[in-house]
Amino acid sequence: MSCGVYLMTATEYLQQLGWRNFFDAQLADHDRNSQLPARVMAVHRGRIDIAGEGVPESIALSGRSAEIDVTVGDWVLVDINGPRITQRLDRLGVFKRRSAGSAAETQLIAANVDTLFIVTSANRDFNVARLERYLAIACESGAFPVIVITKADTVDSVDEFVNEASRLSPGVLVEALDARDPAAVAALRPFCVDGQTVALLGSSGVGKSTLINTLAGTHQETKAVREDDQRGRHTTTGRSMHRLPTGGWLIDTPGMRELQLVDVGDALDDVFAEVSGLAEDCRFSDCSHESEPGCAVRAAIERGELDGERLRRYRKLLAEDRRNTETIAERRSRDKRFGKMVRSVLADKQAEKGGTR
Ligand SMILES: Nc1nc2c(ncn2[C@@H]2O[C@H](COP(=O)(O)OP(=O)(O)OP(=O)(O)O)[C@@H](O)[C@H]2O)c(=O)[nH]1
Ligand SMILES: [Mg+2]
Repeated sequence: MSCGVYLMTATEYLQQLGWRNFFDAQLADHDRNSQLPARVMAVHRGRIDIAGEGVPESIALSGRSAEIDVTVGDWVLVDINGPRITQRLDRLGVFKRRSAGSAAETQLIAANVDTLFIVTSANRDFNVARLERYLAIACESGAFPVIVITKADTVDSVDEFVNEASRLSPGVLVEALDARDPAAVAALRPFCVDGQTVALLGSSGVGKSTLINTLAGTHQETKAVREDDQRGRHTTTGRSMHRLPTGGWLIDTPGMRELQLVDVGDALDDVFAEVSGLAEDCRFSDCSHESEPGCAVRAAIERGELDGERLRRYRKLLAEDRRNTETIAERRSRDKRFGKMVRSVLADKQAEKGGTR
């Protein structure tokens, strides 16, 4: 006789957290009794919040585990005899940017995300060049992009915003809504089910936390934008995962002032598919579409079939990605060389000491 109580198995629990065969396959050589998988819910200084079966809710990143680079959404292995983090599992994908400021470093934003809500508002925040950046980040990580235009209730018509956003990438989905209205955000619910992970990226004040509150029924802090320029006040300061009643996960992020591309590889060719497609017909395979003869891209602009601004933005992002990727690679190899040199000096000193003893 069934008592009506259904106990979830450990595997079902992990699946609700977003566990996939891709991660399970990485456990082949591990002792599954002492090494337990857990998902990173939030990252703090020297400590992470995690969720999983039989693992603590929060764990310090100290000693060797401090060297493991983790971001929200990552899967890690917890040695329950510590307890301590022993490994980060390979990712399905990750969002990253070049760190704001002058440091030649990469900042990880979120990992293992299925869908990216690129959030902007039907006001001065709406900027096609910025949206193209977000689309490249989504595309590179393999996440499905949805452009969400909030504050649709504040304008007479959102059609112009929707049409402009829809033209930015082949097949991109665009939703315009009032983020405070549960009926309106219902259009986004199909992405937020059964172990699916959705991240929200966008400037401060566009309504990312408002959208999460409406979808999840939570009460995260939100603040009105400034009257004069409609900018937000950087209300959310950290990244964190939020459970949805529909079984999915939402990752809230702080609004970013600067989103410099790094390591996006061929993603720009996909976002700007009509430009990269035309470029295949250029006479020279390395055509820069500036002054070379037989340039199919410029010919399309002259015929009025391609917007010259779109080409300008594509080239700007290609150059930026190349520059940042090279700068960071150079810094890494310099750090490696420096580390090698320090180790060899220390080894020599050690040998000297041994010899004089
Ligand atoms: N009218 C209207 N107001 C909205 C909408 N979405 C958000 N707001 C308001 O916009 C303000 C900023 O919203 P937040 O949710 O704090 O914005 P955020 O993107 O989380 O901002 P940061 O945390 O700073 O990155 C709040 O006062 C919200 O109530 C919307 O669709 N319509
Ligand atoms: Mg917020």
